[in-house]
Amino acid sequence: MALAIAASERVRGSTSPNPPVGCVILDAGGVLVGEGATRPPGGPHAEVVALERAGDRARGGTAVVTLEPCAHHGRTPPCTRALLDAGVARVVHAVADPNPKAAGGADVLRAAGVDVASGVLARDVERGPLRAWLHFARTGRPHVTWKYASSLDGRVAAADGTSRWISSPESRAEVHELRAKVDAVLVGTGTVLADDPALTARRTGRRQDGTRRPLRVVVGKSDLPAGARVLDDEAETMHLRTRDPDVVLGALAARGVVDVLLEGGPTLAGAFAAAGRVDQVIAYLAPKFLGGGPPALRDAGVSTVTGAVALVVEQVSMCGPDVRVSAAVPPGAER
Ligand code: AOF
Ligand code: ZN
Repeated sequence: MALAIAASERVRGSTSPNPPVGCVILDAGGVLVGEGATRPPGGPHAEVVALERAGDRARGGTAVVTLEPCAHHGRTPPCTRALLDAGVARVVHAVADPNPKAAGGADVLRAAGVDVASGVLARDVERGPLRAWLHFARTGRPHVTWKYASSLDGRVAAADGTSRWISSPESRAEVHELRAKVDAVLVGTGTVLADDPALTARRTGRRQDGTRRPLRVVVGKSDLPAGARVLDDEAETMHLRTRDPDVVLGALAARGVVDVLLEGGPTLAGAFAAAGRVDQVIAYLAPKFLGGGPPALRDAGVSTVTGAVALVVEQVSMCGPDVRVSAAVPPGAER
């Protein structure tokens, strides 16, 4: 399952609105004979890619999948059919498919005599590669990760407005990795005017429709300056002249965006937090004090300490000299 998760991580950002699923095939003796991950929408699912690589060696073997194999005829034929045709004897999956159209694969396989086990490394899959898609399937809204880099005293710029290189080169490189794994990056017009970010991922790829990812989304009523870097040809850019987080998320969902990286600034992040539309936070805290300048978050709708947005820390690690904190709003605590 760890290998299936790793395979799915490699296609994150290229499968939406479908989930990035990973699959490995073991032969009857337990030897790894195939590996695959979901192709872009309309293409084969992970199981089909992995089975193709395994060929005849899948007969009597085991398929390990991060998501319950689909039982439906959607854009592609059911994976349950492909697994049965290949003669797989055992299927192990991490999480059940919550999509009512595709669900029921485990039962179909069991009814055909396949040994089915579920729940293996389910937490890792739910928190990792399938997190955004599971959230989308449950709520109908894209999953929002708010990412910021600040000084240890929580400032995203100095008193004079300078903000470049608060965080380390290691942290900045990692942000490119984060961008490459999402469908869209989101900033306010204020950030475009103040910082002129390019919002590209170093490791970009093309979508099936030929456009580059991730989609860059600028939110706010101000016009964008003609020479702004977000308007270059590196990726597509969408300017939404609204401040309502749900209008933004609705417009993105309509375009098949499932996984969003919100990169600020403080006003836009505050609006999302106030609306209960921040699902996860990744903070890069640089070991320095600024003692002045804007805070990472403004006007989040909290006026008293009992109204604080409560988070659960999922991971703390070092990123060069910076501390990286990943935290989430616990399920059910969303407003
Ligand atoms: C799998 N393996 O790799 C994926 C699955 O439109 P379709 O036909 O591609 O079907 C999409 C649905 O299939 C999607 O909403 C989800 O329920 C499931 N995705 N299932 O067995 C995969 N990506
Ligand atoms: Zn499938």
